[in-house]
Amino acid sequence: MTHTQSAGLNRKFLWGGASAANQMEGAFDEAGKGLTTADLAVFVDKTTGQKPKKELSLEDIAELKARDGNFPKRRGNDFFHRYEEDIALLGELGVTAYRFSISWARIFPNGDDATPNEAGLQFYSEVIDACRRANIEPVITLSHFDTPLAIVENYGGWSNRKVVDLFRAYAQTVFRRYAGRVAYWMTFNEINAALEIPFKGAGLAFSNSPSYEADTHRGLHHQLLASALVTSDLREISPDAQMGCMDASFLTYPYSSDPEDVWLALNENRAYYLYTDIQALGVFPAWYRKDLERRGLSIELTEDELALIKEHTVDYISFSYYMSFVASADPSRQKGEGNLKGGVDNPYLPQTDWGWSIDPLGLRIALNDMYDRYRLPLMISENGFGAVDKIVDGTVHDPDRISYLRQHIAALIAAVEEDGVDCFAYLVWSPIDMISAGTSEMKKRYGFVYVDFDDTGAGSGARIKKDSFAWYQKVIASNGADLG
Ligand code: BGP
Repeated sequence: MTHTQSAGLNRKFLWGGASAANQMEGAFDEAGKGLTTADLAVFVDKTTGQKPKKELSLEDIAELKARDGNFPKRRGNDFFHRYEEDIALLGELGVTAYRFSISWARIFPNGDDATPNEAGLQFYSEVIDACRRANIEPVITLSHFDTPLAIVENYGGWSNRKVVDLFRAYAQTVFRRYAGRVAYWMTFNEINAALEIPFKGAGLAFSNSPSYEADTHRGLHHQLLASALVTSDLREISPDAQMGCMDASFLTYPYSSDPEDVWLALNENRAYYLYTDIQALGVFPAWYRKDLERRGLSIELTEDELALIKEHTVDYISFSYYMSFVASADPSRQKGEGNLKGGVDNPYLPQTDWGWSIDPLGLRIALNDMYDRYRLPLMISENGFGAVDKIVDGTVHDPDRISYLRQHIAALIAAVEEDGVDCFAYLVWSPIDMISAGTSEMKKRYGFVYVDFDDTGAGSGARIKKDSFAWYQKVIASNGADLG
């Protein structure tokens, strides 16, 4: 499949939504599924001023496994039992693509089992069929923040080279099973999480050991190797399908024209492009090699493995975009909240209630930057607005979400129509409310469809269309011409 560039949005432009298994499926111990890192995310009430602990040690894991409590990702939004209703809603919305992830532990409960779990394979087969019946192209992420817990406990997570082969066996299994039914795959959700939040991103238990830093980089290198290997596998097993990479956009502006700020921003940006440089261009950049050297670390991959990474680069690039970041050399500047990492507040931009800056032009900048750098087709694999929603007269009025999405879609259209960027898909996070990745809250909602569950899991689970549902329906039906 090729993506041709033309004026305006291509008629085959994919309008869609995106989600993740661990945030929506629930049924964490049903149908043979094993535990994952996400099943240990415990709810922390923000009003207490506490923050969820992101990096868990082996002791934390043992304690959490034994403890009762509020683990929202174990129940998700109950998609596992309601997928038919949910996909029918997506069909009604008119989306032409739906991104979801397969939970590795539903297919191989311990990550290293001799045979796959048929109930897990069957579940995703039904989800794919339901999408196809609704004329929705499935876009599948192989790993979205839910490494099987046994891989963490028994192998030390992605820092262990053996995990590359286990992941490859999992990927080959699902490629074979769903061959011909899935056109777009991606390997690791927000692969930059491997270094930012190693437990969630690379299944690495936290430790005070001096080797911890080396382990996180080795974990990333193994994920990059695994990406290349499964890309080559996909080309053999399902030659018509495409493999993409997925990065969280950390587009960073200098706070001022002070060269110190500019230098810092440059360094932040290249640290962000590191992953795509490797997955799209096949090279570990010189600055990164020097940086590792300075820290006394190295890339422990063989020449053959490096050659594989060079050879099997991705077909398309995807990234999540929620906000832009700011770098300042002045340490006293206020530190803000953000997606996966914090930063300096941008005085020119408003923020969401969770402190994420709102920057639609930043999306146009990010698209242009990516396209200038890699010249590969781009997919916006996540963009959305997290907010508290209230039911009023049986529905939700969400003008702020509509406004956020309208401005971002306008920026995307400008990038395509005016700047000539080849972007072929826009996926909103998340079409249906689900548990937040970062905070495990249910009240941080992104959907066009409200889900009647609260932070404790109380509620009927009923699905209720918000105002934004009809709005996005119109956007899709008009191929972006009518932004309301
Ligand atoms: C991305 C993740 C998603 C997601 C989204 C919104 O980092 O890929 O899984 O949930 O951010 O983040 P949050 O849920 O923390 O608001």
